Amino acid sequence: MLATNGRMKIAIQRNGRLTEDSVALLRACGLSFEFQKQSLYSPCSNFDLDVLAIRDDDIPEYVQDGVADLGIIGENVLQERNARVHILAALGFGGCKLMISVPQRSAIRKVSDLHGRRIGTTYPTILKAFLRDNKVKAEIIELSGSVELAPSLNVADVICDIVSTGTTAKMNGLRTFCTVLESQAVLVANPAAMRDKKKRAIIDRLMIRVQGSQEASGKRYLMMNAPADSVARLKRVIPSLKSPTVVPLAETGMVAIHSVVAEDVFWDVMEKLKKAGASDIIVVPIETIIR
Ligand code: PRT
Ligand code: ZN
Repeated sequence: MLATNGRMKIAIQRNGRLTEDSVALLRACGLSFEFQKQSLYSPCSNFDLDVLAIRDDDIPEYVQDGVADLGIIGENVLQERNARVHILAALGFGGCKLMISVPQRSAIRKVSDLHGRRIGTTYPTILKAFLRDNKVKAEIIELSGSVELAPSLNVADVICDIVSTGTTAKMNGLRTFCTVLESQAVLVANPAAMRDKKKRAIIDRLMIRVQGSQEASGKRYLMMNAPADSVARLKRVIPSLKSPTVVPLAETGMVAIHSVVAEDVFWDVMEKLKKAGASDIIVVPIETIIR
């Protein structure tokens, strides 16, 4: 058991694929802390929370047992560990799929073809449930790593492993054919912490900030000047300009228009706005949107 100083803790992955985004999310929530991969605790100087950096596999149990009150963890690990925690929010990063992959030339095309095969995985719990739901009887070979090598080493016939781009599977002569679980990072809480009045107040404050930063993510704030008589035309250019803020400028007949625009379309939109009469277009990042 870890020594505790009585402050609330949020467990995040110490050093891995979720670390950077987890730290960035907490910083986007206004939490100020020095994050060093080698130190276990990083206290927040402006919020009643310490950041606890540990291996991702330990996060579900730590949050379930109350060693940490909150945690950020992939749904894949959470489900595999079967931890009793409260899921507060899906965070939109750490996206991946738990997939079954088979050797390129395998005759396996559908889930029922897995009948009687040996499936190598580090996710035996999730795989077992998947096979049961699909009424497939196959042998689960529990591995601890390098799952993609199992078919070529004849340790298993097929594998069930995390896939993101699919490159690893391909490089090992495998073809992905079926998704067992779609996963992303989630924010979880200890159920007892959710019932504790003081802790709940801190969790609620954090959640407002998480939602605000999620609301802002992928969006930019757009400001431009335009002739007042072009406003209707500009509104047709971007759907989100339906109810923009329109402010008259000192120069007669000119207005300033402010609105929010999605990051992925903003270059297209800018060109169209310019053609429709807008000038001095400024685009700035949005940190948070509190509704
Ligand atoms: O040391 P620690 O135990 O904390 O870290 P870890 O090595 O167990 O986990 P890590 O950092 O590799 O992954 C943390 C979490 O990131 C996972 O639990 C997933 O929720 C998520 N995630 C997102 C991924 C991937 N993408 C991913 N591509 N986890 C693993 N991979 C691996 C996969 O296992 C395979 O080996 O990447 C390879 C496949 O990648 P592609 O792009 O070639 O398909
Ligand atoms: Zn791990």
